[in-house]
Amino acid sequence: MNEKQQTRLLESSSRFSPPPGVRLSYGTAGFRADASLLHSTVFRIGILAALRSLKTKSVIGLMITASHNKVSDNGVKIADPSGGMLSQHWEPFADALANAPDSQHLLQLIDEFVKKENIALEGRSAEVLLGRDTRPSGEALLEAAKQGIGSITGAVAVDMGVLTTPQLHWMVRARNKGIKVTEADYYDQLSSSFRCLIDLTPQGSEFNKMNEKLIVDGANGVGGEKLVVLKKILNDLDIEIRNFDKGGVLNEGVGADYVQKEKVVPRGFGPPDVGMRCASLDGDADRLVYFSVLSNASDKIDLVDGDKILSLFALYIKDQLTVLNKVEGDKENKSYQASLGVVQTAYANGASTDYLKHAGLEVVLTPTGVKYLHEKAAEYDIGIYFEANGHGTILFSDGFLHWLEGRSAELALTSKGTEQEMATLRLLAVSKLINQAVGDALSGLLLVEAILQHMGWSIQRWNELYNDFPSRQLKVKVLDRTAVVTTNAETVVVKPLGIQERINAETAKYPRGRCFIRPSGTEDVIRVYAEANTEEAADKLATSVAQLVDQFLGFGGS
Ligand code: NG1
Ligand code: ZN
Repeated sequence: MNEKQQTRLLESSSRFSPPPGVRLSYGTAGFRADASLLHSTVFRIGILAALRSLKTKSVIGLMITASHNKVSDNGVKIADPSGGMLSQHWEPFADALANAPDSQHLLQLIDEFVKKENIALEGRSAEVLLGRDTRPSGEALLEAAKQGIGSITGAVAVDMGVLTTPQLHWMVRARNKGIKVTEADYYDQLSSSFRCLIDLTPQGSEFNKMNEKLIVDGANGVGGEKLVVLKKILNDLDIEIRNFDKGGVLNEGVGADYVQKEKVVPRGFGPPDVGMRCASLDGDADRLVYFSVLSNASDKIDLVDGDKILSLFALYIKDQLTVLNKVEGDKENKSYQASLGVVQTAYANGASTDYLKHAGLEVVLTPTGVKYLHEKAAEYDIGIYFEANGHGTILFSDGFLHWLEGRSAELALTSKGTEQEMATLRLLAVSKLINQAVGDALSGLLLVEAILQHMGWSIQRWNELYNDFPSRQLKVKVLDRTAVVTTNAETVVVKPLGIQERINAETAKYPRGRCFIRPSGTEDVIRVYAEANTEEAADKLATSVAQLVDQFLGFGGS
């Protein structure tokens, strides 16, 4: 690093001292904390983003959001050139940067890292796209990020404004593929591929007769605002958007996280008619769940979670592949045996996993965290992943898309209007509608709506695909959550010794019992998940395992 660069870094970093006594770590969702603690962290992640751009010779994204967390929190995460999460290989550097005690240590860290990674600092340009959600703290943090980026010579920050997290990831991915990336381009791609799917709905689908409009809870955040824009473009789409403009507090009693965990109607939602199709987004619109209200007398809902969205997508894609691969008469088989994989975590309801396997799908489990699910899904020609909480997407391999385009063009010449040709067009439209960078509530919502129309299904029919097993989640505060070490996609504890045997013994007491514990990546707790044949049994199993955790690791333990 030359002297001019050193002076520049020292000068700017002296304006952003880290808060004393705070240790942050780049978890599954980047850095998250009370917004007042984050200025130096965001400044430093600005530096990291610029270095990442130099290293990869690509455009990088930096998003300021704390997703479904309370409004006083904020956070920062990086989008890599593919639009996915920051390479895990750089996470320790992010941790070290955030926790460097002063400017001198910071400079030394950067200097060592630049040498180790062989990053050429001079004579190069770097570009970082910035986005933020609607949190009031976002503007000042964005300024800190700009200063961090600006302290690396040749690095440029491009402020894309208030965005959903998936919009920013989409833009980074598109930019690195050489495509234009204004926000309007995002809406164009989503709306045109959605229209295309609707136009391919089979004749005689009974959807319109039996389905009223969709009501959406915008979590009092950015997703609701953006959906208003989409609704204007797709003026034939019957959507009513609530919780986005009446001054309600972001994520407070609203949003996908609240609805999924509490299983009640979001606050300020008014009384939607019983049985109507409703959806809920989270604070940065990367999670989506559906629900319907059970009765006028209570706020209880029937939840249609990420597992069921995954099941709907998987079923539809599998149907299209089956049509595509049908060989008629003795015609030459021009099919491409596309591999289709479904990726879940241990939090997926056991009934969903059973259902998917019975439907003949290949199902694999990974540890919690989008980076693991995404990486696994990318191993297939079509990989579909979802977390139960509503974060997920569909990935298509370049090879398969290339083949599909060719096949579609060929069928357009030889067999236009056949089911096979339509199957190719549908799959191509799905690949454009779905956000392949990261889970996206807006694009996911449009795909759900298009598939329900295709199937002619109400939300009730969709929900009947299978019945969830009763489940319960608890969290336990412990002295040191890193004392729990797991294996087999977090379903088995290897440390502390002896606890897994005790969990097994508890679980065996309940018909259909399933239970696991793991340290949270975003909160200082151990999470307990239990499933059993009744609500009471799931509650009891979770409670007794939570007591075990407390005995082994809690403040009351030895
Ligand atoms: P942790 O805190 O590691 O359980 C939570 C969610 C994840 C994921 C991340 C990132 C659960 C049980 N866990 O992780 O699925 O969404 O936050 O936001 O919902
Ligand atoms: Zn989110």
